[in-house]
Amino acid sequence: MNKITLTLGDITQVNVDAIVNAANTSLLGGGGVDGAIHRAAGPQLLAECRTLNGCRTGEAKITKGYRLPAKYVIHTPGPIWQGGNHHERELLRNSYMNSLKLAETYRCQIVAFPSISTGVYHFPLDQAAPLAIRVIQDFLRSAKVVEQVQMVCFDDGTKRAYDHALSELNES
Ligand code: AR6
Repeated sequence: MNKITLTLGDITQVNVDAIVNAANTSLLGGGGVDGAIHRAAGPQLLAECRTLNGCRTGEAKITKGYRLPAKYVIHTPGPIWQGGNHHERELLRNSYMNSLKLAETYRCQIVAFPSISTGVYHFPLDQAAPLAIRVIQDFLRSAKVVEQVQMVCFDDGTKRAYDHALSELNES
């Protein structure tokens, strides 16, 4: 059974144990998926986020999901792409890995991710997709609680990139 699934859609609608938010280091909301998650969860999410004192790039913090179908939101600021020589790949791997570790700690069986850093933060999709798929696959090999990871892609181009990365991985 493949434990990584790809869907086209809106992550705020997904009924899973935890959804991941591509946040910024303030954790106080923004545009893109972050804005959508805060709008759908309601003001209590921002109130809880204010108590967290921000989050470093590549690290992750967890809150409740409030009005979302998901029980938890895991917030991780991905790296801003600055040409590729500023530890962007390592930081993006950390964002996925630290989010998955938190999911495991909070006993989440099903976790949904957006495509972290490939929107406003401009991480190239053709590099981000295989990197994300690889780190998730590696994590799932030794995970004790997390059983399934859903990549929720917001547009066709993003879905195509992750489909491609997943098929390459399955062939190797
Ligand atoms: N469901 C799933 N994916 C979505 C949704 C949604 N509802 N909305 C957008 N996406 P971005 P980043 C996709 O820019 O690059 C924020 O302002 C989007 O199409 O949301 O990590 C934060 O506060 C893209 O594929 O996140 C930060 O300041 C992907 O989610 C900054 O943006 C990520 O795009 C973070 O930038």
